[in-house]
Amino acid sequence: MNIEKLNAMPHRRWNPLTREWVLVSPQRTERPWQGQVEKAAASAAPPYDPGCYLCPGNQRAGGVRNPDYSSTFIFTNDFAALRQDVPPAKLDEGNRGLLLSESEAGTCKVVCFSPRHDLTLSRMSVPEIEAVVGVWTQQHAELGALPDINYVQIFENRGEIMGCSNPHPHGQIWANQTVPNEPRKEQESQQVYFSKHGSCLICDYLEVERKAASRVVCENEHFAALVPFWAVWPFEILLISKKHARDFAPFNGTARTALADILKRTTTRYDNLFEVSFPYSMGFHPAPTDGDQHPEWHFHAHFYPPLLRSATVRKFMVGYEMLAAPQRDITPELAVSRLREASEVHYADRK
Ligand code: H2U
Ligand code: ZN
Repeated sequence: MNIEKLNAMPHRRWNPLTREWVLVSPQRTERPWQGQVEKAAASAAPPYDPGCYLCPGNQRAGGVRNPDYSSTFIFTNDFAALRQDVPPAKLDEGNRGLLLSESEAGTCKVVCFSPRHDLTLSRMSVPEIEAVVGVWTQQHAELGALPDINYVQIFENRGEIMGCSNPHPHGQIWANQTVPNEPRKEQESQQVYFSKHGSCLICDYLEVERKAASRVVCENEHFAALVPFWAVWPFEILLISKKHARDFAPFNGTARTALADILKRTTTRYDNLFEVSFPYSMGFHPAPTDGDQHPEWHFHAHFYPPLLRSATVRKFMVGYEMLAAPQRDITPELAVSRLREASEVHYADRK
């Protein structure tokens, strides 16, 4: 059986990283491609917005004034979900794990990618993105080295549709004591695979994908961007380092430039898909910083974009997804072909 045959019928696909199934119903997209370019209003954002709490020199909600920064800028979230001064505490009412709770220490930071209010990663230059990668690398090392920090989650919410509060290009870092659900699942899966096969799950997966050559969107010397076989979101992308590494640390020099390059190319293809500033949640998955070596862990990033057919038609994770399992209509293979057709020259530069 090959994937073309399966793509003609409802089927499910296995996500080896989370060890969960996704339901694929390609017959529902036999109708012709309904992608359409809706002329989104040209970005009205000015390069500097006096009312923006992230622009250089402006005052934030907490009253602190931002410095007049010229590259990146990082600060502790004024409304942090985690704090460092939390004493250990645990509740297990009746010792049955039915009312189980424990205190959680950590910290939350905000990273401004650029002083320019009107940019996005796709509209920044490779050296500018490289500076952002430098901040992520340094923050991951610094926070991860703290004894009570066992996971450092770096992420970006982009676009109002994803709950992003401000168009100013920025991301967040939440670092905490325990390994959160998603990286924990991935850690267990990678560990099980490593013990069983004596090799890395993602190294092996990348090799299979490079041979199949049907789901890789773009690549450079150090990174590959692909729509994973088990993608849930219509245009989901998994960014994988070609070298087996557990986190950002080895990616300096030309490898850091390569990470910036693949981020720019991926986000540019996204924007070009519907000629709109493409919303998504993205984040890096480095290994936990719990003191173990984690030879099983392979550094990667996920892009989860919600748009399905146009700038306004999105995929909802409701009903069956909430109650049973994730489901998609367009196949990952079809999504790849759309992303491959999308140019790496931003539409705003073609006009
Ligand atoms: P989004 O990435 O979801 O837009 O969140 C931006 C963060 O910025 C949000 O977590 C913080 C919010 O708490 N913030 C500040 O730290 N200071 C401010 O003055 C406003 C917003
Ligand atoms: Zn701003």
